[in-house]
Amino acid sequence: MFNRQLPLLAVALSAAALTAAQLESHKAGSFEDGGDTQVSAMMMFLGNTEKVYILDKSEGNAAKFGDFPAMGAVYDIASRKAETMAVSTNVFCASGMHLPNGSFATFGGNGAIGKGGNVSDITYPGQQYAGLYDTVYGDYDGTKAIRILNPCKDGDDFSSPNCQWFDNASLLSMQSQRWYSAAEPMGDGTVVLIGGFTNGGYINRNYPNVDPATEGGAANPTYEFFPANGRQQQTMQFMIKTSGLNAYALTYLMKSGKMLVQANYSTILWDPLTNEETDLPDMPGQIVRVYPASGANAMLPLLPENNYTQTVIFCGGIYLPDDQWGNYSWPFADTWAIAASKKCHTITPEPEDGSAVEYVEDDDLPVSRTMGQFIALPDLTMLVVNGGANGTAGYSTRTLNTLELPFGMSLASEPVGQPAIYDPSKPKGQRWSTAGFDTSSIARLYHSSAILLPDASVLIAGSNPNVDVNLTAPFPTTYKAEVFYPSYFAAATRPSFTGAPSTLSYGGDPFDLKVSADSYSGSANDAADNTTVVLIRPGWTTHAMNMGQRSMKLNNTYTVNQDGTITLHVSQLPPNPNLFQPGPALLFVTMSGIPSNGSYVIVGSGNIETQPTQAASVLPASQRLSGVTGSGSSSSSSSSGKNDNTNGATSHTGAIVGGIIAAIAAVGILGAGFGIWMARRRRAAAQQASSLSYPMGTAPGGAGGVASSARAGGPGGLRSSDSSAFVPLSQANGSTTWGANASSLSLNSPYYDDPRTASGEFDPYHQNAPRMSTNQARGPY
Ligand SMILES: *[C@@H]1O[C@H](CO)[C@@H](O)[C@H](O)[C@H]1NC(C)=O
Ligand SMILES: *[C@@H]1O[C@H](CO)[C@@H](O)[C@H](O)[C@H]1NC(C)=O
Ligand SMILES: *[C@@H]1O[C@H](CO)[C@@H](O)[C@H](O)[C@H]1NC(C)=O
Ligand SMILES: *[C@@H]1O[C@H](CO)[C@@H](O)[C@H](O)[C@H]1NC(C)=O
Ligand SMILES: *[C@@H]1O[C@H](CO)[C@@H](O)[C@H](O)[C@H]1NC(C)=O
Ligand SMILES: *[C@@H]1O[C@H](CO)[C@@H](O)[C@H](O)[C@H]1NC(C)=O
Ligand SMILES: *[C@@H]1O[C@H](CO)[C@@H](O)[C@H](O)[C@H]1NC(C)=O
Ligand SMILES: *[C@@H]1O[C@H](CO)[C@@H](O)[C@H](O)[C@H]1NC(C)=O
Ligand SMILES: *[C@@H]1O[C@H](CO)[C@@H](O)[C@H](O)[C@H]1NC(C)=O
Ligand SMILES: *[C@@H]1O[C@H](CO)[C@@H](O)[C@H](O)[C@H]1NC(C)=O
Ligand SMILES: *[C@@H]1O[C@H](CO)[C@@H](O)[C@H](O)[C@H]1NC(C)=O
Ligand SMILES: [Cu+2]
Repeated sequence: MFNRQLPLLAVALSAAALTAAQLESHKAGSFEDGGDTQVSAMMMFLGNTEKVYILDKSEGNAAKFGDFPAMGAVYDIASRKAETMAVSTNVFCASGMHLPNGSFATFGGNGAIGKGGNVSDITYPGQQYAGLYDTVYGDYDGTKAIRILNPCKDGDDFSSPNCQWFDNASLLSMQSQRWYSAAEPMGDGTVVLIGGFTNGGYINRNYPNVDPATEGGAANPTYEFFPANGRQQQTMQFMIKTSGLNAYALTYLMKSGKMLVQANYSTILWDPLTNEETDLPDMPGQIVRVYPASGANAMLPLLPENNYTQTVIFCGGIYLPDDQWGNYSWPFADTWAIAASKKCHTITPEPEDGSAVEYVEDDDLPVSRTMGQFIALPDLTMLVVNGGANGTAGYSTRTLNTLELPFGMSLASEPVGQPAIYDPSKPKGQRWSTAGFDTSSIARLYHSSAILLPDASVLIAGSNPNVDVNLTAPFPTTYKAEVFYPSYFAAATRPSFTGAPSTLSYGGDPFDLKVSADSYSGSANDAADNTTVVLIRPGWTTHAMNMGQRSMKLNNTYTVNQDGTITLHVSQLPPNPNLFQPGPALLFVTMSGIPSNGSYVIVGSGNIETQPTQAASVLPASQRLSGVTGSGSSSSSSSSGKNDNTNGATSHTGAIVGGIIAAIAAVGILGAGFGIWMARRRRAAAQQASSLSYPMGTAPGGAGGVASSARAGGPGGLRSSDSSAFVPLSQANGSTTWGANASSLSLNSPYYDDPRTASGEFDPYHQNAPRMSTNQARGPY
């Protein structure tokens, strides 16, 4: 459904001033057309208040960057238009994370791929299944890639290297190949990368599973750090224990600095610094939540009233008997005909009272769901979108017993187009609701994504259970985005505030926000009592997860002013960075369940380092004032003419207005401080150019070692997309295909072309590194 677009009255007199009102409305519970994403949105993240960055695998997208099908795009939230960007290495099923300075990184992916999912036409010398570069699709090997992007805004030069992906594995790469690895930041902002396939498949095992550690070289049971700072990757026992079902392991940093890690039906608390594991209970009913069961999972909102207790919720996924999970090639079950799980479970891994850790069954989902995805909303509820009622993630050409699949390559069916909302504050039995929510007619199955936008709506995109672009499959490659409007869009008035900080600290002096009088109606004291300040990190979304997503209510008191404004006295974050890691987030003021727009803020020092902490904020007592009332409208409405643009960006304008209005959206106070700080950082950046030079075309070691020997092909050495949908994928039994000693080779030895030194990591924005600004950079090597 399209929103009503009224003529734009605004005229921008200067880039910083919004001078006229924009009339618009969004129907609560509805989906609007979100435009065309150009590439299929397998992965997305919110770069800043204006732009969403989108990534796809290398496939035959009609949209090009230069001469090749595009793999990346930048989406303008205001105009709902996307433009393609250069991405040179195959980012297919990578992991990703924010960095403390607001940049984002993606990790790993697949080898270079050409048409139909085939291995690229140029392979590593002597390794016919190790894709190096494809001359038709223009993608390089992405298996070890670390790609870094500094999000830009209107007014920046998007064609300049500073606004583009740094993507050059010769200069910056992981220690080993990782496809479907987990990524989770520690309290200092270091990202921990865990496990992954080296070259993929439906699940991470041969069957029977005789080599759970490495599957003959197809599995990577290690973890490593970014930046590594000299630390070598180590084997993680849990990756061996959960072998088979450990791709995209579910990871949550806990307040102690340990991580909750969940894969297969096992759970541990893991210390990334010492590599010690503590067993926690198994998932009840052996329901699998990790890929490809892909249950919705998220940390529940962190609240001052329970000292920020960290509880993680898992919903949906699927139970299958062990053999039915199959192997790298395909499931042994006909998954599309099997209902996913409806069950939800929560776990509190580090209970403050020292009580035993256990999974607690929560209310059932309204319908069974695989690939459902939790989005933390600023009213402290959790929205679930996307997914299907039957089956699993992944795609295949066949299963063990069915050679012609009924839904193309999709292993899921029965898309669930209706969102559901989970309210953790409600009593058990009343937590789920779908009331007032429309049902989308667009299937969002495998390779869909969703992310919270600054105006508190949710961008939904992607879906592509196909090995290459297929517009005619029952569940086609999908480019159409939607924007979903949660219930609070029924409000006639949205709160607005001034005083938004550009940075927040861990402890230290509180800060004040001033809420305008037209943000609410009725008694100011009542409104102030019912006001919360909510910090949300929308995360980096792929595969029904939002990696790094977290939400936290900041403590506050208030002063009601005579003029109807309300001054909120707001705590900094609690003095423990493990509760909410450093980096970018959105700050909302939510009054009686109605959120303001989110204001962009950087939490912490902006650097990857031990975060400075101070004593917890001490708040002044609240000051009430009787007889003061708000001037906002109290009825729900479909058109609000008021644009008190003190903290948000400008309006959605739909495709009609295009990019013009977007230029106006450079709202001064948002991120201004950050911009200055970033510019300062850039000026101060070391100007030394790297002396290390390993041109991709000539570096023979890009995928050396055991991992590339693991690419020796499927049964009989043949590697075709007929034997499997994941390419390069087919694995034969390790002992026969990979060679008897393949799995005994050390995965810990660094590749010889790794330019890192013990003193630190290559830093693209600080070392004048060559970045992609032209099509040439992707050209044939
Ligand atoms: C993929 O490779 C196979 C085997 O070489 C070949 O038969 C097929 O035509 C290729 N597919 C495409 C789309 O090029
Ligand atoms: C999951 O873990 C159990 C227990 O360790 C194991 O028996 C089973 O094979 C694993 N499942 C898969 C599909 O790897
Ligand atoms: C929140 O603020 C109130 C009022 O100052 C205070 O009593 C309470 O201890 C604070 N809670 C936390 C978790 O800091
Ligand atoms: C709250 O949690 C912190 C750790 O995040 C802990 O140091 C502190 O003692 C806890 N406070 C209370 C009152 O339990
Ligand atoms: C979905 O699963 C249910 C329960 O097994 C089954 O009755 C239904 O037929 C399945 N749907 C499809 C499309 O196979
Ligand atoms: C698209 O999918 C359908 C259904 O699986 C299949 O018949 C068709 O060949 C596919 N088209 C392409 C171009 O792969
Ligand atoms: C407080 O907000 C909730 C919604 O979050 C609303 O249901 C309730 O009526 C409000 N209470 C007052 C006193 O305004
Ligand atoms: C919030 O953002 C939306 C979309 O950018 C805009 O239309 C609206 O005016 C903003 N509201 C406030 C209160 O700033
Ligand atoms: C990667 O960096 C090297 C060393 O500076 C350079 O020679 C090469 O052209 C770069 N590759 C790409 C694809 O930009
Ligand atoms: C997976 O199992 C099937 C059925 O046993 C077999 O045909 C296929 O070759 C196996 N795939 C791999 C990669 O071993
Ligand atoms: C942000 O931090 C990363 C990791 O330290 C670094 O590589 C990148 O250059 C930084 N971005 C900017 C714009 O300084
Ligand atoms: Cu995937």
